[in-house]
Order: sequence, then C-alpha cells, then structure tokens
Amino acid sequence: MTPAISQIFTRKVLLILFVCVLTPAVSPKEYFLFNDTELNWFAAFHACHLKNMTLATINSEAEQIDIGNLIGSWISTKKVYWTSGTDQAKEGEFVWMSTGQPIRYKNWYYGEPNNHGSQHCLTISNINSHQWDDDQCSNEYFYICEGITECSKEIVFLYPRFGLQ
Ligand SMILES: [Ca+2]
Ligand SMILES: [Ca+2]
Repeated sequence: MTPAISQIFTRKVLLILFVCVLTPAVSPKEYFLFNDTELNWFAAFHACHLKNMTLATINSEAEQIDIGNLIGSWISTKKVYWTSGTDQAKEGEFVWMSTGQPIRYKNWYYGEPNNHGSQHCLTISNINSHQWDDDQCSNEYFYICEGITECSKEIVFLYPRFGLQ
C-alpha cells in the first residue's frame, strides 16, 4: 500500500469509527417497514430473505421503541405487521425464527399470547401501544424486515474480526 492510500484508508477508518462506533445509541441493526403488500407470515419471512434481510426480531426495550417509532400510532387505519416471532414448533414456546433464539424480552398486550383459534405468529401494530399479539400465521398483514446498518457493514468490511454473526 502506498503512503497516500494508507493515509486515506486510515482517515476513512477513523471517520467510520467516530460516526459509527463512538456516537451513542447506534444499533447494529435497522428496521424496514413494508406497507405495500399484505402477506401471510411464511410469505413475509420469504420476502425479507429476498431483500437480503430477515423478518424482524425485537430483543430489547430500545428495539421495541425503535420499531414503535417507525410504525407510528393509530390515526384512522389499523396496520398490523408480522415479526419473526413464532411458537409453531412448540405451543407456548415463542422463538425468533430469524435467529433461532427464544424470545427473552417480552412486550405482550394484556391477555396475549392467547393462541385464540390456533395463533402461532407474532404481530405488532399501530394500536395498543405497539404491544404484541399472537395471530393466525395464514392471515395476511404487512411486515417488518431487519438488516444490519450501513455503519455495521463498513465495520465488518474493515474489521472482519468484529463481524456481526
Ligand atoms: Ca400458539
Ligand atoms: Ca392473540
């Protein structure tokens, strides 16, 4: 590497470190709402993969707030979104299908999950303060995908040992 290229590379690394790492509250992932087509849960899971993303997971209060801010609150139309939460494998044991991890952080609406009429897929909507509900996986709703942020992609590129799994 010539000194000039090395200097540019170093400057870029420092800039990315400053913007992406040293600034507070940077989440390694980013949510994307898809309000164009309503799909069943399986089709939504597939649709996210086709976009090189995964159906959303919510692992903390901070992520819940992020996703709630994106969805917004009820005005005149109820909007329901799929996440990757499901208890299809074993009734009552919800996991995030996108990561395979059990659901630890929980934000169920009062009385949910109730498995009413055989409900196995986790929705979040613009009513009920974005609290969660289990719903029939064959119903058609909008969906939320998640991907890693541009910052994270840069960091993974420059520092593979910090790679996000
Ligand atoms: Ca269920
Ligand atoms: Ca329910």
